[in-house]
Amino acid sequence: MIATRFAIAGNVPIFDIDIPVGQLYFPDWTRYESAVKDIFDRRYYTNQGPLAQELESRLQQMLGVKHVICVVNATVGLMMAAEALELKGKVILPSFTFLASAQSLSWTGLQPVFCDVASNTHHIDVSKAKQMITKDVSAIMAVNLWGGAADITALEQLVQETGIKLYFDSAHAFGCEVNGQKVGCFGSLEVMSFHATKMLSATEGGCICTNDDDLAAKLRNIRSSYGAGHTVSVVKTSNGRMSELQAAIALLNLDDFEINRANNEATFLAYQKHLAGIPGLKLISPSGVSRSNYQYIVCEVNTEQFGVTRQQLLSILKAENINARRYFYPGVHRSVEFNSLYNKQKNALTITELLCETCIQLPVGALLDIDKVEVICNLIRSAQRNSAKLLHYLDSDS
Ligand code: T4K
Repeated sequence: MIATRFAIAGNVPIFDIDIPVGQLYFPDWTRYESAVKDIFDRRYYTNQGPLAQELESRLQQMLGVKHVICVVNATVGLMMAAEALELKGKVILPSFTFLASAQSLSWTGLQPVFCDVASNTHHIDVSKAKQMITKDVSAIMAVNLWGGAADITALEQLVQETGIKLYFDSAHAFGCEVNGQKVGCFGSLEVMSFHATKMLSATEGGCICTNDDDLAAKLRNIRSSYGAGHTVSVVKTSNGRMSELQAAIALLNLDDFEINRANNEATFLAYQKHLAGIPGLKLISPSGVSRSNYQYIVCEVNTEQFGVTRQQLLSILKAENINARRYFYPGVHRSVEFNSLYNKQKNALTITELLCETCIQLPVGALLDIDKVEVICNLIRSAQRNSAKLLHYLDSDS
């Protein structure tokens, strides 16, 4: 059935409560309550306690990586990574990412150099990155997006040829695989996010994965002296510790990870089926992976073919209590923090600019029943068919 009565035109919204956009999976309260009681009984709340240790060893096993260093969030994890890798000067990264990727560099005294992404994958364009390598560049930070991965083979070959370092912002990629190998094993290290809107939630949290013993020892010392094992010489230390309360949630959610991944996959397939053939709407499939976590449902909107702008479509959805969003907007190079730097760099970011103007993220995750996907898609299909009439109810710049 195609919806024809739109809330933007004054009708009752399709959904009576907000459908959020992110994962937001949390364990059953009684399981968490019992875990919290154990923490209180032990009277050991943080500083690399037993649950943080258990989480690290379970993640090491699951990801097949030698070292997992859990941290308070991925932003701090990325800052610790830049410090441990002893990076200098400039680091190449895509601008089509969350602000935190670049902020981790400015906080560690490094200069981001913004590279464009490939239009078919949304990931860093390796041939363009190659052209940007100068003697001041010490590393490439590739970002794995949408439950997909960058072209890891090409990146590894490039850093082998040039001798610079490679590491990954894998905030979106927990549980994904590339050629059957879990994300977490690539480059010098990878950083994952366990934010509430991510695939594995600890409310806030993250981890750094590496197979390099020396790097792991440095990272543990940078995180703090607690649980660092043998001390090694590092210039700066910090507090990047994960508390026991965070680790308890992550452990419980880890038990349910495969169910959640399968739900996300079914959700993606439902979107794929019900969005098929809508003019001007392109659903992005996770690229570069042999297994995805389907953490994000991302579409590109072509205004000419769809009939309303990306922003107008978001307003139509919002009126129905569907929280879709622009993602990422603006590009990091257009943010207040990095705009003047970018104006000096002047690298062409043509694809990034286009994607920042055209991408939307649709709801997925624990708070979305799969049968609602068809309703959302029918609404979008109907919005396209009725776009000319709907323009009457929409601000031109909304
Ligand atoms: N690298 C990349 C590529 C990233 O995407 C991120 C983070 C990072 C690095 C850094 O990782 P962390 O340091 O965060 O571990 C969210 C998240 O805060 C952030 O983790 C995430 N990426 C970013 C892309 O999205 P916001 O500001 O967009 O979230 P917010 O508050 O708008 O929430 C999204 C939706 O979820 C809304 O519909 C509200 C709903 N929501 C959110 C929270 C937190 C809830 O219903 N309950 C909640 O508790 O940043």
